[in-house]
Amino acid sequence: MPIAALIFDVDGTLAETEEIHRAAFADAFAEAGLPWRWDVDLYRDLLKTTGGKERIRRFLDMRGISASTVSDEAIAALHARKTAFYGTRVAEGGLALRPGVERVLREARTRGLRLAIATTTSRPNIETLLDVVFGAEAADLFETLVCGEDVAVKKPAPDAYVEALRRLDLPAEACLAFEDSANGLASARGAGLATIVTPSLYTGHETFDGAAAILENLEAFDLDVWLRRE
Ligand code: XBP
Ligand code: MG
Repeated sequence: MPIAALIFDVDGTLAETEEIHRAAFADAFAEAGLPWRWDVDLYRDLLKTTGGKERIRRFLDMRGISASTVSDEAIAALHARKTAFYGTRVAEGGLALRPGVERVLREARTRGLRLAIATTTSRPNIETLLDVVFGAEAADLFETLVCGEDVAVKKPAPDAYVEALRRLDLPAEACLAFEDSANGLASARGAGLATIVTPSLYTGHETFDGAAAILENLEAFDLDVWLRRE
């Protein structure tokens, strides 16, 4: 079946955003007077849990801090501040798309392909990122954005990609997914999608069994080769 749509992950795939996420968590913890410090090694481990609220809960579990001490509501409030700090940091600029991403998006549009997002990040994060990178063009580029708020279960569960396919009204065989992590790959594969993996800053050590291709980035990615495949 010919490819009709490309579905992109955001964090780590469109851009190297995780250091900005990590800094935004630190901003929120500092503002709340919390002595929590997430260094690179700890954050790499915490990234196995997708979703910022879920990640904070996992950190508390690791520290033996129970839900009766820090409630889900307290985590949600802290995470809302983290989202605000992330937005401010991204809006300040300096975040670039990974090599090859913009070219592949433009070629896809030129060839009449449809574009979608399947991410576990919060909607304001992707909206700010697209706005900063694409400006006025952002609204028309992706047909649909499936975000963390839109699914019951985040990656590695297939829900985000299942929802993207539902919105596109396309079978998995008509789409190609782009991911940077083992969690993301599991999610896309779980929805039946062929998946191109471009490992990122925090996922280079992971294994990507079942990927259709593993590439350093999309610089040398030849879309036409994939469009010719049956
Ligand atoms: C991204 C995530 C997100 C971000 C933080 O995973 O796990 O949780 O780190 O975003 P993927 P929020 O790239 O696989 O979608 O804090 O908004 O949840
Ligand atoms: Mg990712």
